Amino acid sequence: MAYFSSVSKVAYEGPDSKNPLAFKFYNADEKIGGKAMKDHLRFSLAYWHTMNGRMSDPFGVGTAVRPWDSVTDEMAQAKARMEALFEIAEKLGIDYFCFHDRDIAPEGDSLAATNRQLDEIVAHTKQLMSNSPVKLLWGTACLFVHPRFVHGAATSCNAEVFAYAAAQVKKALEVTKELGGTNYVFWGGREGYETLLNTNLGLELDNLGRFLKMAVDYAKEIGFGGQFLIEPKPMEPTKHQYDSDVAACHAFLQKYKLTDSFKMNIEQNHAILAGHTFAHELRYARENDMLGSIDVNQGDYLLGWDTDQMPTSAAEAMLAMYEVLQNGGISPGGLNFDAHLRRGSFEPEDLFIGHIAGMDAYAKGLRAAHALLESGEIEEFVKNRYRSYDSGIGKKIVDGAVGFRELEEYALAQRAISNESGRQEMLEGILNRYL
Ligand code: XLS
Ligand code: NI
Ligand code: NI
Repeated sequence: MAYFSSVSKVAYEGPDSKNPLAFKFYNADEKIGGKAMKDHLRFSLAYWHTMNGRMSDPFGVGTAVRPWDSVTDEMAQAKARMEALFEIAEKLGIDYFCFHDRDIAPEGDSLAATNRQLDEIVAHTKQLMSNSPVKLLWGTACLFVHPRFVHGAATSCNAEVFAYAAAQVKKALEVTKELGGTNYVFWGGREGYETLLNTNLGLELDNLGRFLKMAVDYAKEIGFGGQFLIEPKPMEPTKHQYDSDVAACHAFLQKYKLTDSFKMNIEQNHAILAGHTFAHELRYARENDMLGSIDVNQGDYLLGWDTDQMPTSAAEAMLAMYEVLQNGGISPGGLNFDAHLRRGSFEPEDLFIGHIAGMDAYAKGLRAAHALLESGEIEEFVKNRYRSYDSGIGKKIVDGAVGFRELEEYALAQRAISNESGRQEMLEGILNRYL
């Protein structure tokens, strides 16, 4: 059954096209540096936004008009939504999707009933997958919506909640494996605190470490070979989230000896909420061999919350793809559209138009980043900027051949120090030549 009969398979029409339902820059099979665009970009749909987003805000109800709204039975609607997901993905040529356990199936009266409902939808999904190129990029567990998680999940003050969360992740891992997912994500929904006055911060962090270790152990036990990802975010919903940025997550993983099992899933909007640029978070992860996957959205630079907009800035996509290319690609991760439409874009077709805009921005960014890297302009400049470490005293520093004593001797004997311009404006200007 077609839920979007007015939309046909979205085609590439080139930069001159004015058709909102066509790609201007994303040409799936076109090779960039010997690799098809679709394999560079590995786009994914986010079930919670694309299928479940009602586009409400704190002042008003949702405005979304969706073809499955008329199906009122919860389980029948869950099946309809999953079918519609496959239709959207196939028409857009998006090969992956991601979901939280509770996105795809409603909760029942007990955990056992909830698991049964989940199994039913998973079986339906598997069936749909058997006739489709669409695959699962990652699964995760929703440990933040239900009131039981009011004080957190793995970091709750209540051990019963810890146990419940563990049971939920156990099941989510099984389901992710069943559907052939290549990654599993932990975003610490309510893993943080509102006030230190009621919080045992040390115990909460240790418990989070224990929880992630149990997940790794269980994955091994059931033979789930996917990549584990942790998704940093500094605030919202809790005032202070433990997994606030890449550096904090990296330090946490090091302390609990989990760096071999985890990489990062980096989201643009979370990066800017943390007071970093998106590129900073990607670079920091890449330099520490921690770049695993990306939630591509775009936050509003004037608002202090997770607006999760469609990523339409090619300039920002270029800097992101510059990191991805230097990372040797993003596989087995991908570029997940953790983004939703603005409340005014409520028509069913907007779902397509929004993703097309995001895919085009990333295609343009990819092309520009590849050309920039090919030219070597930036790398050459950077290499030259640090040339003082290639020989002489710099080489001795890098080789660990000198200490403070030798450096003092060197500094005392030295005359004037001369520095050179960092040429920031010139470099920013270079980027514009490639866009
Ligand atoms: C919320 C997060 C969430 C994760 C998955 O801000 O971005 O959507 O990606 O739990
Ligand atoms: Ni996200
Ligand atoms: Ni987010």
